[in-house]
Amino acid sequence: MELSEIRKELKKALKKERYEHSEGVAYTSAALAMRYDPKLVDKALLAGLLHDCAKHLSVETMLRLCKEGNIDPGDKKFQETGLLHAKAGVVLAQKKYKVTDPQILSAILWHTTGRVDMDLLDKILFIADYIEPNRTKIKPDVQERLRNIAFCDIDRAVYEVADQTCDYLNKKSAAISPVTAEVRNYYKQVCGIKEEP
Ligand code: DGI
Ligand code: FE
Ligand code: FE
Repeated sequence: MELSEIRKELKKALKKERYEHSEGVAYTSAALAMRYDPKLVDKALLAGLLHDCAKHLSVETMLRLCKEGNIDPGDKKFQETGLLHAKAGVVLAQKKYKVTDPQILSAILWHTTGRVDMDLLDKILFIADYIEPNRTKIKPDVQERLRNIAFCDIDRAVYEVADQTCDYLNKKSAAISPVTAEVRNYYKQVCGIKEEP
């Protein structure tokens, strides 16, 4: 599918703010790809545009999509929390937007929780989702620091995003999925960060 067609369909499906966020993630992902591997720029742009393509759907529809695509919807406890749109998004990206590239589909699948040992495109999307300019609910000083780190040390940025997400979930007493927690600890180790005394 042509990029212009994808944009047209996405604009129809998503709310205005969500569409603008998706455009923001698309160009932020593309910029990160220019920094770390320019060959990935086109894939990064498309992954960014489509990463939240299932965000507007009901839990029932997302569960149906997972079933159709043979994707495990995961622990019931987390199905209502915002983790399901990443999984359903993979199926919608394939069915509606005709994406077949496994790297793009993997980046969409892991964009919310991250995963241990992510490939470069997974990391780029995971970080871009958090630092894109239209995402204004994150504290400005935190976002400023992360935007800088993202273009200097990608693994450190992955750790910081995972850490911020865990902090945020702890503060609102939301259950942290084992994947989210594992990602934080894994990248903490990768970056050689020691526990504070
Ligand atoms: O889709 P976006 O709003 O752009 O952002 P996202 O896909 O990164 O995250 C969606 C939501 O998922 C966000 O409010 C944080 C939440 N989330 C991420 N990891 C976990 C989680 N929620 C719970 N309960 N547990 C997690 O481990
Ligand atoms: Fe998302
Ligand atoms: Fe997003």
